[in-house]
Amino acid sequence: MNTVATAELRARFARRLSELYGREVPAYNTLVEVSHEVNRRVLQRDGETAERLGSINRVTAERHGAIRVGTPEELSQVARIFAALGMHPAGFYDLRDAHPQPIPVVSTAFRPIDPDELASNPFRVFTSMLVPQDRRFFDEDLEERLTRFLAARRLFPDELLALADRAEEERQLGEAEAARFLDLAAASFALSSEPVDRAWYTELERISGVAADIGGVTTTHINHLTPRVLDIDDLYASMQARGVQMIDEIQGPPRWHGPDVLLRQTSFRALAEPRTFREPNGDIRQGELRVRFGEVEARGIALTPRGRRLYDHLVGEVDQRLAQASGGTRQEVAADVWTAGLPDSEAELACQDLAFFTFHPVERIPDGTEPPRHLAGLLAGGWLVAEPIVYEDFLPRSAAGIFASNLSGRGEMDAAQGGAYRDADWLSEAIGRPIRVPEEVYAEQRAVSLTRAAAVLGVAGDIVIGHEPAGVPVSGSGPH
Ligand code: OOG
Ligand code: NI
Repeated sequence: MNTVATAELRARFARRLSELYGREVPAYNTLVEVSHEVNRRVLQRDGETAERLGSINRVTAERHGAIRVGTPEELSQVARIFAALGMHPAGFYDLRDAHPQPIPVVSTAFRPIDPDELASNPFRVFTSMLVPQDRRFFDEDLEERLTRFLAARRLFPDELLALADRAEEERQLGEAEAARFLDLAAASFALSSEPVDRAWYTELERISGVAADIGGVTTTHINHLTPRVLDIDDLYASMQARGVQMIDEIQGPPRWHGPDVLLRQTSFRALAEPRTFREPNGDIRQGELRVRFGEVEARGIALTPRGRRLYDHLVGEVDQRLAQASGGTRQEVAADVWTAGLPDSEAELACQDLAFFTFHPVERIPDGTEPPRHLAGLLAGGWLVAEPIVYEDFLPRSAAGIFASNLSGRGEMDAAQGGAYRDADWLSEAIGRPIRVPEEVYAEQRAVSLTRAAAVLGVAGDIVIGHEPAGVPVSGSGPH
């Protein structure tokens, strides 16, 4: 019997969602088309350096989805479905105190963790869960009604969950079961034609459009599906030129002359979609909702905790300069701040422990010199080459910006009330699965490569991330 292994199941699921979402939101097809044009252009312009952060095949197929659920039970069911696809929770994002607008959710991302799995298909899903217990958004009465509403709905059929558990355990499914699993899984994320209770939806919408989108309906749906591009500035301009209105800014790091780091994202505004409503008088009527938008992203090198602190500091400095109204757009100010604050070469990002790389020994003709112990000497001397580790995760500030720019109202929040405490441990406990810390995953990959490199080169002890201390001569400065 033919079987479908985890990675293939994931690839098929990503394609199914892409077809589904393209039927539901035709503007997504335009976005994908323009993304492909941009990627072809960059490949022509930059040659093989265009593929420094991922092969064109990977980048072309790459998507992230976003979904939103209401309870820990629902999230743990989502976790079972994604585990069947080799996607595991990584990262914890609390968007409840986000600027410019708080969102009553906490989030994680389900994604492949292993580099080989990422290479075969990097599909990931940013998944948010409502926090009805947070008094800043919901009073006791509303929490109670919301909790009851959510407890009464069933997002995923038992048959789907049973197939998911089997796929997770056996790391494959038979062809027929795989087909059934994919049908049920894709159907669970399709937009429902079930009438929306107008009064209930509106009550929640006053607090937050996201609360209404999650807790105001009896089903969930894919909110967006995001292709990856190699030049997001080109994409932004190309979409505008086609008459698609984009949000005001590209979120995340600015365009600058140095290496791409972390993640840059932008989106087009949520489109009005026809939905059926049950009016307070019982009438069923056609109406529309604007909740689903189109997003696109460009990925860069993962930053170390030290690099991330520097990044956050630079973002703060950009905010400060903009608040002082010194003139210039955020992009212009940020490009200046970055040029002054961040090394502009991969080698310096690696040696100053600002960004993550894996390191690989180079075949060289023995000339009697001993390899140095420090990374800078090993790279400069041609003993090692560095391969960037791509950032596979998300940025809370960008996520908040994307959420906020697609909400029509500002919502209501009482900051004086206490918020329910949530963190990665809480979430992990609630869904009964470990939540990986992205920086630890990247650090492990780097450490494994350094250990192997030290063994191959015969470096005694560990390779030191850094420059040779002053006064120590750098040996082996050939061969070039
Ligand atoms: C998620 C918004 C955040 C991202 O890529 O950071 C996001 C949502 O709208 O559910 O998509
Ligand atoms: Ni997204």
